[in-house]
Amino acid sequence: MQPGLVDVPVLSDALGSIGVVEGAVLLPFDVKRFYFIHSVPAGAARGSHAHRYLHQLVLAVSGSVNVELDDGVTVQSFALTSPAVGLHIPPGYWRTLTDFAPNSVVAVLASHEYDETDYIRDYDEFLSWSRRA
Ligand code: T46
Repeated sequence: MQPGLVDVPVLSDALGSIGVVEGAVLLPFDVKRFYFIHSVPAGAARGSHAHRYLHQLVLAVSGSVNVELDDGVTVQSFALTSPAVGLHIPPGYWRTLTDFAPNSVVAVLASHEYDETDYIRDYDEFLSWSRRA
């Protein structure tokens, strides 16, 4: 499955805006976990791993971040600059998050509970795994 940008409906009025992710409507997976990344120091990179079976929707709910996705052959880069557009990352992509704007908050909706055995944190192991898959 390919990664892709997902438009998130945002309802705005004089009091502000609300973005709504209804998993069954927007996502090809059921959401079992929500976590968020914040207080990232300037210049820091996060990620540098792949998941064997996890699907995720990554949203820069405040600020912006760059997400690089590598399937072992091709590298794609996505600039997330708005809470109205998320990035669906299917299993099998080595991801690197960089260029966090100051005070960014990155929210992640995930298809499964946390499971360290789902992570591949060594790039050479990832390449071997992705060639076999
Ligand atoms: C991903 C990117 C976008 C937990 O105990 N439970 C959790 O639900 C998560 C997400 C992490 N952790 C622990 C595991 C590590 O000891 O928190 C520590 C930091 O996690 P990690 O180094 O994996 O953080 P990131 O920002 O590199 O990656 C996270 C997610 O782990 C990962 O799934 O795709 O955000």
